[in-house]
Amino acid sequence: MLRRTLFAAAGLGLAALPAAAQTTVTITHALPPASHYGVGAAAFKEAVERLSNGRYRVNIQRNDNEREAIEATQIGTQEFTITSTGPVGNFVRETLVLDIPFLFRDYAHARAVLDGPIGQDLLAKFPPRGLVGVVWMENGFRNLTNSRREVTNPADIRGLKVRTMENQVHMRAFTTLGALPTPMAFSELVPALQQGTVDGQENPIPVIVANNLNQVQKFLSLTRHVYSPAIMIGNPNFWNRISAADRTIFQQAAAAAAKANRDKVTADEESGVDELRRRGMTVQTTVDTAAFQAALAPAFQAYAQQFDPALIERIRTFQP
Ligand code: EAX
Repeated sequence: MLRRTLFAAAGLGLAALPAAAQTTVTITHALPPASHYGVGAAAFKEAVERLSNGRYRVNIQRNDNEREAIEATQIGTQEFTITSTGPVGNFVRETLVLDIPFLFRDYAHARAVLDGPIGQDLLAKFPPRGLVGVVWMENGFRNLTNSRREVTNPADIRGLKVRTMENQVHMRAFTTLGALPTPMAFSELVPALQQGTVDGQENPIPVIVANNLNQVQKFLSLTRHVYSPAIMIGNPNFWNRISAADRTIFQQAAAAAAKANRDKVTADEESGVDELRRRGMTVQTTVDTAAFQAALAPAFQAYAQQFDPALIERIRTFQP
């Protein structure tokens, strides 16, 4: 919630400045401060406060129900949120195309698509839905974990109760593989795993490490079955009310947030699997990706109906 206060410029070493109004803006995300979202939010805060000479203060809060956080940003009870695209498709349907399994080859490919014309076109779909798509960030390639058995091919996943995000593209994929997808907010995940409501879940290594999911899951399969983008979303009233110069400050800070976030994902990908092994997880590194892709053929046919096949192909063949 936007708050204005008068601050003694002297306190910030800006002795020359007369007393001025300080505006507090709130940004939320779903993960611990040390996570790839946390370091992104911290970089955003540092840059906003520095570039605005303290005229803005950024209040970082945690909300691990991403759909709720998007709603709060839409109605303006907060100014920004960092979220995976998991629930975003419920607000901006066009983004769902990004959630198609095995669409992105690697991080370089995904980052180039999102930072390029395709990603920018998708950001332009947000204002008509009462949101601002500020900058693409990153969650990472998602991998399956579960407490029942090792999973290396589609037969192993059959019958597993798997928590998914509230995302119909992901749910169709798991249904097609013969798993039993249960959509729920991240806030409900750990209790559901502890109580056995679900057997497994899927998330990027950075999320599994940052949230100690090794404490509630035994098996980790490096399926990398889908790239999970994240995005910083803003409140349009706030965004359109501030000056053009201040919008530039927030845009520059958002770019700093995306860089810090992606650098953390890269670092977590390098060290995370060994860290999870060290914490006692059993890791399947050799997964039959071709078999999973073949088993998903009916889902790919459905996606080609649901989305523009030319766009899917443009994304798939995009060269960084
Ligand atoms: O965005 O819900 C999820 O599994 C997400 O990956 C998590 O909230 C981080």
